[in-house]
Amino acid sequence: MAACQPPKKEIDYPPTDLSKNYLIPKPVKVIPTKTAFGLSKNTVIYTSQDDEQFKNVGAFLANKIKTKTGLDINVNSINENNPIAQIIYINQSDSINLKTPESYQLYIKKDSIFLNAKTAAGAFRGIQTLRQLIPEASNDTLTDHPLWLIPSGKIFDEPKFEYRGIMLDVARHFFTIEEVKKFLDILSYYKYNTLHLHLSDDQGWRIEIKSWPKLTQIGGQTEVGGGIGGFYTQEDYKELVSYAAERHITIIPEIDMPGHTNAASLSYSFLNGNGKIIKPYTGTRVGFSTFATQKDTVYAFLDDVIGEIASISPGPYFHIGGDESHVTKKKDYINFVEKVEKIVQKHGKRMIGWDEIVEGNIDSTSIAQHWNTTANALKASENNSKVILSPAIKAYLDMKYDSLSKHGLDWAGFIPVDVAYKWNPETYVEGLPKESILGIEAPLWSETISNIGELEYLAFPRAIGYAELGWSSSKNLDWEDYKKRLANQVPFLQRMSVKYYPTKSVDWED
Ligand code: TNX
Repeated sequence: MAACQPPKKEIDYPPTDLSKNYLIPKPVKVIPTKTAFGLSKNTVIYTSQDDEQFKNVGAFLANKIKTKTGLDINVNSINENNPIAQIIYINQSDSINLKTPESYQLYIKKDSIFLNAKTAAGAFRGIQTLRQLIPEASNDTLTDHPLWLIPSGKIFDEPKFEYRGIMLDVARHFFTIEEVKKFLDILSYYKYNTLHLHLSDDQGWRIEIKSWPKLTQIGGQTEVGGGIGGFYTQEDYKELVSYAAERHITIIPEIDMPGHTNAASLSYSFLNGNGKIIKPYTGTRVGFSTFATQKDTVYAFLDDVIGEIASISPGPYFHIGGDESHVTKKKDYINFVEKVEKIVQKHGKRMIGWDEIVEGNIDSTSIAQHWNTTANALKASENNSKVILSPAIKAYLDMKYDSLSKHGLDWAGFIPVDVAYKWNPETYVEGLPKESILGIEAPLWSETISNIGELEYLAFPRAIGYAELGWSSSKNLDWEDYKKRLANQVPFLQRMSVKYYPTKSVDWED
């Protein structure tokens, strides 16, 4: 039969070079094979059948292809009107070459794309690479229907750090779930896997606690500058957790304590430990509030709060803050951290805290988030605790770019886009062994921003650079090379209506 049919006409694709890609984060290894995969209406996506999560990754990809190209791509089913010409196969593989849960391999050929990953998280990271490889414009001359030519070749990729995060302060100003979802959409495109939410501070308490309703009824109604504040109901929060989970991003909840607790003490005065009358606070000073760390009732309260939040937070961590407790006596602070660590563990989580928590005798499973004091990072590692790197002078998204910045603070200095990129997290803290580094996180404090546009101004483009610092191997980090790839992000940023800061140090493509 086959012999009787005319030979299938092979399309001659124009030569391509996969090594000249604009991928961010830069993959570990790229091998070009000079031809192309023609994404078209005749493409279908298939996924490993016995894993629901792989099917979801396939559906996610189809959805994003639709947004970028307008194509309706079937997932795990045949479109009767279209002959299948090319297949994208998202495959669960136990290959030993896939070393981490987020590792993936992409084999792009003329008629097929094979994406191999051990876990759905790896597959999800891999489809971000694929999305970035789809050109903006189709080729309409090679066949009777448009083709989006994806350069062929192989990509082997894996993250440098298992933890790649952003922190968003929803306490100083409140951000709605829609705003946080949009932020998650952008972060997931650059392979972030963690969003840490700073849910309480002096200026506001942002998550419903059913056993202590005044926290949001009173503490949730204020914010910096005198606005109305706001809070997430537990249903809202669960919606965010699951939206993040669809993007293989873990939400880490933070309740900051024993300092940064004015809003909590405003709601329940027995919590207050600084001996002063509590008033609503809408300014931007830090370090004046503290829990009454010697009262048993405070720990009973915290058991409820941590328990309720832990039960709706599937991730492994609970963040206790612990920073800038300037009016808590040192011995009380230490005692507090050690007691709260036990409560966190009782609710099945590992404790994270800002680097000051190492003043206590913390467990080696607890994690210190280094923001300010190098000695604290080193002490954590001597304790066999892991460290998250968020050094303020390099990684604070709330620092101004320069003196003309519309928003931001400058206590840790200006952080222009190139300075944010030009540091090596693996060697940044002298004497800190690589094995102690869990990953990096860029915090976005919100004293000076109150809506998504202002958030985007501070976060982008710097957060795109931190994504690369967290994922790509240090030997692949090069500002001159990165800034060309960054310039090429404009179509994506425009499609997402991201109000990024168009620094002059990059030749933006528009
Ligand atoms: C320091 S960093 C803080 C926050 C502020 C931030 C402003 C840290 C653990 N504490 O309370 O919002 O500076 O940049």
